[in-house]
Amino acid sequence: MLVARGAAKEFNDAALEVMKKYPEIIINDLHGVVKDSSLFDSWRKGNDVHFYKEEEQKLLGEAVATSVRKALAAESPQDEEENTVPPNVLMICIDDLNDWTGFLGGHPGALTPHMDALAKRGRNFANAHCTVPVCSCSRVSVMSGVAATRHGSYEIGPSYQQLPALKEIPTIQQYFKDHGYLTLAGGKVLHQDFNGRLAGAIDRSLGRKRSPRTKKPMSRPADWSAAWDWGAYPEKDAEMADVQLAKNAAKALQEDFEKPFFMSVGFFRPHVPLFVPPKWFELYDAKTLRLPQTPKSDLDDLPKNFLGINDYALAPTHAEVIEHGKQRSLTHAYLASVSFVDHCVGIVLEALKSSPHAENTLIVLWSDHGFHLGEKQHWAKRTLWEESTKVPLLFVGPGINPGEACQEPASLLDIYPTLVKLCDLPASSHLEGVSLLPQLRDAATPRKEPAITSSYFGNHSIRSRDWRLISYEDGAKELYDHRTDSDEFHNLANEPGHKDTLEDLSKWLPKKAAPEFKAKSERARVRKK
Ligand SMILES: [Ca+2]
Ligand SMILES: [Ca+2]
Repeated sequence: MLVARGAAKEFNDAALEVMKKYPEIIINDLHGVVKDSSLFDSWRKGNDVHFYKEEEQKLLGEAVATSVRKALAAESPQDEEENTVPPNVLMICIDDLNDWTGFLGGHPGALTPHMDALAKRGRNFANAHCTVPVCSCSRVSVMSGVAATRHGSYEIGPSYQQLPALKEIPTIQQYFKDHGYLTLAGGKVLHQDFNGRLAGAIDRSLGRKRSPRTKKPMSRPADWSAAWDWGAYPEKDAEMADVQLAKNAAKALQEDFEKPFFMSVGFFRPHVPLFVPPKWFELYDAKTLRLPQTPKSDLDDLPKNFLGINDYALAPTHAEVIEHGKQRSLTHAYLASVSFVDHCVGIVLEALKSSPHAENTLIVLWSDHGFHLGEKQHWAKRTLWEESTKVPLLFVGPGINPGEACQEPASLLDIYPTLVKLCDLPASSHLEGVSLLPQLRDAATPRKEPAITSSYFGNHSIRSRDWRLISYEDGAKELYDHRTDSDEFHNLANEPGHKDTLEDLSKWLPKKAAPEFKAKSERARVRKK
C-alpha cells in the first residue's frame, strides 16, 4: 500500500476504518461511483486503498460519507427519524417560458409577482440554459440527467422510452422513488408522459388535461398552423387545464404522506396556442408594450448557414408575422400567457405555504427552453442564441439561503445531480450535469463548466459567465461578449483579438456526439422554404 500523507492519510485511515466496519455497504455504494475506473480496482476488491487525483479523492470521500451516514442510520433508526427528515421536492416546470419574468428582467413590462417572490426566497440562476432548445429533448435531458450528445434526441419525435441510450437510465422521479420517495406528477413533465416502461416511476397522477381551443381561428391568418393561434379565450380561469392542475397539486399538498414526496407539476402556457382568459390580456396595453429589438441588419454578420438549423417546425417566420401585422398582438398574447402561468405557480406555492410541508420542501422551478419573439428575425425556439437557450431556474427551500442572483453558468442538466445532493441520495454515475450546491451556498462561487446547448446534430453553443460561442456542424462560428452585448448583436468570431477566447471556449465543444435518433421527427415532417 502507498504511504499517504496529511489530509490524504487521514482520509485513508478513516476510509479503512469504515470499510472494516461496514464492508458490504461500502463496496455496494462505491461500485456505482467508481465502477468505470481501473484506478479503483483496489477499492472494489476491498483490501487496499490508494489515492490518486484530487477529483477521485473527492468522489471516494462522497461515497464513503454517504455510506457512513447510511450505516449509522441503519444502526440507530430512531436518531435518524429525529434528526434527519429527508426534504420533499416540488418540481415546477413551465413550457416555453423565456426570460420575460420580473426576476430575470428580459421584458421590462412582464408581470410575474409569484415567481418574483419565489426567486427572492432562494437562488435565482440568472445565466441558466437548456441542453436542447426544443420541448421533448430538453425534458428528456432534465429527467435523465443525460445530454443530447449522448441520448441523441435533437428534435420532437422520439420519446424517452424509445431512446436506446436511456434504456437503463432511471428518470429522476424513478430514482427518488427507488430511494424511498412517493412520486406524484401532473401536466407536461415529459413531453410524451410517463407511460410504457416509465409508467412505474409515478405513484400518483395529478392529471394531464389540455385547455380548450376555439373551433375557428381567433387571431391567426388562415394558412398558419392551428397551433399558432392566440387570444382572450376561454372566459374563465377554471376552464384552463393549468389552473385545474395547479388546484390538484394544491389539494395533494395538504395531505400527510408517510414518505417524503417528489411532486412534478408541468404547466403548458406560455406554449402556443396562446389562449388565456381575458383578464390576463387586460394586464397589458397592447398599444404601448415594448417590442423586442429585431433589426434586420443583425443577420449581416452571421455565417451563411445559420438559417440551416432555424427553418424547421411550425412557427411563422418573422417576415410572415410582420406581413400580417401580428407582431404586437402576438407579443401581447405571450405576456398575457406568462402572467397567467405565474398565477398558476402562485396557486401551488400558496398551497405549499399553508401545508404541513412548508418548511421541509425543496422547490425547483424551470422552463424547458426560451422563446424568440422576432429577435434575429425568428419566432419560437431551436436556435442556439440567448433567446432560445436561456431559461428561468430557481432553487428554494431548506438549506438554501436567499441572496443574490447567480451569474455563473448553469444547465438544466444540473437539476438532477443537484437534487440528488440536496436530498442526500447516493451519487449516481450516469449523471452528466454538475451539482449546483457551491452556487446554492454562495452565488458568487466561480464555476469552470459552461452551459452547453446542442441543436440538431453537430451544432453546439458554449455559454460561460461572459461569453457565448456557437459552433455549427460545418465549422462556422459565432462569438458574443455578454459583458457589452447581451442582445448578441455583434458576432466577434471573425474579428481580431478574440483568438484566445475562441480557443478556450472551443475546448468545451463536445468531441463525440450521438447521431440523431429519429422516430417520427418533426424535422422530417415540416421544412419551410
Ligand atoms: Ca417547450
Ligand atoms: Ca449580428
